[in-house]
Amino acid sequence: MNFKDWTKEEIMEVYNTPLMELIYKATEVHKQHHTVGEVQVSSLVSIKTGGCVEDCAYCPQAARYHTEVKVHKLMSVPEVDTLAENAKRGGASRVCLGAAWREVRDNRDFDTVLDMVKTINQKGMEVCATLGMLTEDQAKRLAEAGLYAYNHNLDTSEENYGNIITTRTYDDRLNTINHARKAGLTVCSGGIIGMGEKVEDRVGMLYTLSLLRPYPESVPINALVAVEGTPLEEQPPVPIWDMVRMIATTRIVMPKTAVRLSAGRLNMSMEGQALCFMAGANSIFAGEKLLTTPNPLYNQDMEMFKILGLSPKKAFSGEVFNSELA
Ligand code: SAM
Ligand code: DTB
Ligand code: SF4
Repeated sequence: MNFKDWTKEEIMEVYNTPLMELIYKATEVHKQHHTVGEVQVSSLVSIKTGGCVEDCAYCPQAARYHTEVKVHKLMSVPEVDTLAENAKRGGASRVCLGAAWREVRDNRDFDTVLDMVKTINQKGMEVCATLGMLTEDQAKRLAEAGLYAYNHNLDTSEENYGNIITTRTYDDRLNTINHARKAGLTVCSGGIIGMGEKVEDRVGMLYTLSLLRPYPESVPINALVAVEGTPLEEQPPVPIWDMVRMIATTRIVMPKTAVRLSAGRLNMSMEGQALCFMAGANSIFAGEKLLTTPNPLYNQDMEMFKILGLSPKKAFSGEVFNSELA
C-alpha cells in the first residue's frame, strides 16, 4: 500500500465534515480494511506507579503534582504474571506494561521488565510496553525479549506541546518512536483530547502521525481524565461528539491502523461508545483500572460487547504490519 501524504488542510477538511457524513465515510473505510465488530482488547498494568520526574500537565503520576496516587516500586515478575493470566482469561489479547519513568535506564529494573515481557509472551499474548524514552539498543533488547509494540504518545500538536510538557521536546518523542521502529517493534502512538487544545492541535497531531512511514500500527485516542491535583484538573469533560470526530478522522487518515478508544470511557454512555466503534474505533483498554484511574467494570464491557455484537480479536490474528504493506 502507498501511504498518502496528507496535508494539514486535507485533514482539517476531513475533521470538519458534517458529523453524519463523517461517520458514514469512516465506516466505509473501516469496512474496507477491517472485520466489522472485531475489537482488540488490551489490559493495562501499571508496573511502576507514580513519582515521575516529568511535568506532563495531564498526568496524576508526576511527582510535582499533589494527587492521590501512591508511589509504588517496580512490581515483581510473578505479580505481573498473575495479572496477565487474569487478563487473558477475560479475553484480552494484549497486555500493556506502563511505567512512570522519564526514560529507560540500563539497570536491574530494566532486566526485570525484560523478564516480564518474556513471561507474558510465552502465554501467547501480545506484549506492549510504555516506559518513556528509549535508545535504539534498549528497543532491540525489548524486541529480543518478545515485545510486540511500544507505546509512546505524541499527545498533542508540536505547536501545543510546550503548553502541556516542558521537561522534554516533541523531537525527543519522535526519536524514541524512531528507535522502536528501527528495532522492528510495532508502534502505538496517539494522544489526548480535552486538554484545552484547539482543533488545529488535534489535526496537527494526526498530521505528524501521518508523516510516519509506515503509519503507527495503533493510534490511541484518549479523552482527558481530569485528575484532582494536576494542572488540568478543571478541564470540562470532552463532548462525545469531539471524540467521535477525532476517531473518524483518525480512521480515514490511517485506514489500516488500529484506532484505540482509550482513556475516558467511564464518562461515555454505551450509545456514545457505539458511535465511536461505528466511526472506526476497533480497540479498547479493558479492566477496572487504566494505570491509576478507574475504567468500566469487566462485566459492563462484556454486556456492551453482547449488545453491540462485538467480539474480542485473538492475539497475533492476522494483524498486518503496516511496514509489510509499504
Ligand atoms: N511514562 C511514559 C510516557 O509518558 O511515555 C509511559 C506512561 S504515560 C502514563 C502514557 C500515556 O498515558 C501518556 O502519554 C498519556 O497520553 C496517557 N495519559 C496519562 N495521563 C492521562 C490522563 N489523565 N488522561 C488521559 N490520558 C492520560
Ligand atoms: C494510552 O494512550 N493510554 C493509556 C496507555 N496508552 C498507557 C494510559 C491512560 C492513562 C490514563 C490515566 C491513568 O489511569 O493514570
Ligand atoms: Fe511521567 Fe509518563 Fe506521567 Fe509524563 S505521562 S508524568 S512521563 S508517567
